[in-house]
Amino acid sequence: MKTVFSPRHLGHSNQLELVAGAIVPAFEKPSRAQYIHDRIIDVGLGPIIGPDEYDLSSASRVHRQDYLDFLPTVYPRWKEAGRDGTALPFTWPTRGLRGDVVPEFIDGALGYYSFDAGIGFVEGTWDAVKSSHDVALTAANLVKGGERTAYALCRPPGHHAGAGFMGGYCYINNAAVAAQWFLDQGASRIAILDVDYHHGNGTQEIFYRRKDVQVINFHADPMQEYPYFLGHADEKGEGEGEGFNLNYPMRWGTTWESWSAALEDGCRKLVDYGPDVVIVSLGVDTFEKDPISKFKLKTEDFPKIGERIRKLGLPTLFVQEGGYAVAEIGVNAVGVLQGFEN
Ligand code: Q9C
Ligand code: ZN
Repeated sequence: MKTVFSPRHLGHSNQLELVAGAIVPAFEKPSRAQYIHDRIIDVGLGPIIGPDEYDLSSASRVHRQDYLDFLPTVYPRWKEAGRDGTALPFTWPTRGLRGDVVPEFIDGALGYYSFDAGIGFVEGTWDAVKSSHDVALTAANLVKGGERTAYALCRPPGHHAGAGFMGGYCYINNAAVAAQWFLDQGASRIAILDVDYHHGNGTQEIFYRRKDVQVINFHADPMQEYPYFLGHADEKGEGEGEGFNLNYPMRWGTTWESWSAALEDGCRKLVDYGPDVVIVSLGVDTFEKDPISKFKLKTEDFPKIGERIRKLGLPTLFVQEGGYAVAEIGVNAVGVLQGFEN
């Protein structure tokens, strides 16, 4: 299988985040992509190619235009305010506050367009975000061109980003943009299988009222785990989209036995839906040694995920999302891909 990858992700570095009462170096760091890249070469998964440039026209059909316009301005405005280092928000428009007026000053605008502080900006952040978007679309184009599968080694990830907000290390929702792009290219129905440990709240929000994209999430129960405010089992879609959103929340400590039973159920629903293409939001933070997660999947389980997805018999685009046990992220992410290929 071909991998699409861009070294431009490297400009998105030195991120900070608030964890357990302390500002610490972010878990979402450049070495994640490097370990996956090196593992692809070690096992000879296939060629690694660079992305083509894509414009933001499909992105603007899943994200608000004002949000997309805002992203490239963040770091220039941060510097204009006399700052350097990492730009971060610290105030958000929750219940009881105005969510309809974008503040002029950068600190307020950052809060308006985010739901947490896990989305730092440095000088190279926008360029990395754009390259990650291009990586996803280039890999989508390989699948459209007849490849059975392709792997978008995206960094930063995307599934927490909604139509008008970022969060959870995510800025542009790469999987959602790819889904929209397939539809714009003539596909009728797309399914997104999100196997990341965290609920893909952004992807769910984007497609919640639509029936042309089925969104299936396997994730830690939001009663216990980030992103806390979406991902319950009773969220099934609305209006035309009713019945096309499926959530499988699972408790801390979940092992392969119950996780794979949820995957099996989700795969059956996917087959009933009959999509033209499957997009896998591939997080490997379900791993037992992941530093920010509490599921118990083992390295030997990841190829089984790929095997099950292969059995769907559909063109499949893999889009990288989370996974923070950096020493093992390559083996685990590439394990899924090898399981698909074998
Ligand atoms: N800072 C993805 O896996 N942080 N995002 C929770 C407290 C947010 C994960 C720990 C985790 C976001 C793409
Ligand atoms: Zn995650």
